[in-house]
Amino acid sequence: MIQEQVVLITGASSGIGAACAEVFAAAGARLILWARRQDRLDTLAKRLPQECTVLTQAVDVRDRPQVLAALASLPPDMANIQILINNAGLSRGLEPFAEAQISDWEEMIDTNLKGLLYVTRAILPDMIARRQGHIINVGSIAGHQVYAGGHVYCATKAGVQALSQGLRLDLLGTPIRVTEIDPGMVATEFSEVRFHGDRQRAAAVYRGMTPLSAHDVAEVILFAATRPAHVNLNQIVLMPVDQASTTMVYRRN
Ligand code: NDP
Ligand code: 8X3
Repeated sequence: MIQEQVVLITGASSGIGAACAEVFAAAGARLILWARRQDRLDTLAKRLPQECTVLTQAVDVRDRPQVLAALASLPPDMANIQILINNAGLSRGLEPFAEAQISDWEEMIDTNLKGLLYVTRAILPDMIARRQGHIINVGSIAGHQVYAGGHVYCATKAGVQALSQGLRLDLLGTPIRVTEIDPGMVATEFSEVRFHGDRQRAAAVYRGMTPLSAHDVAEVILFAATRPAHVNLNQIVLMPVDQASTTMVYRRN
């Protein structure tokens, strides 16, 4: 039962994270929403059902002291996090390896891998002590198949896959579940962020095809979180019908 469970969603100010906030709120969960843009979190919190308990915190997952301080400041009734959705993440750039910006690489590694590690490492001991918890990592099909210019982004998502497997191994014998959600193309701010704010280039990514919506992905995450306690959905790969692999996309024009 998801009702009354405390769910922490990282990267909740946009896209898949914001959609998760909506579907988990509708299911009766209590929410802790993290992202760097506090104004976005506040706007989202206002449109959630009034009866939903929601706490927003401006947290940069790359900043370990900030992560620890935010967790330490949680009120007692929100401190027992039962579901952690490690969703905060980004891609930067699509240049060939030899032309890529080192700062883009660092940002992706720091967010997609180190951020996920900081948050998970901080929350996991409590979950183990309480013998209750579900960690849901948002990976990508980019972790399964590398594409040109994807090098470091794909490596971070392959890393999320390895970390999800590693967690499952080390948590064997506990009731804690670990699920990896690996979407294909989802219409969010993802491409705009990848292309450093170039909206035209971002829009072209989804031209002539129907991508997944953030809501489509959030519903799958809720499904994984609401299976009986002995059932673990290890890895879910979901793509739009118009996509067959990272590089094979059907476009109508
Ligand atoms: P969005 O850009 O719409 O959302 C990304 C979210 O991550 C934002 O809320 C952003 O908030 C947050 N975020 C980024 N950096 C940080 C940080 N350092 N600390 C805290 N929060 C951060 O993209 P998506 O919703 O598409 O992306 C969500 C996840 O889904 C990512 O992990 C992405 O790799 C993955 N994914 C996306 C796919 C797609 O096609 N869209 C496909 C497969 C996987 P803020 O900027 O306010 O901090
Ligand atoms: C996002 C999907 O194919 O652009 O992870 O890398 S893709």
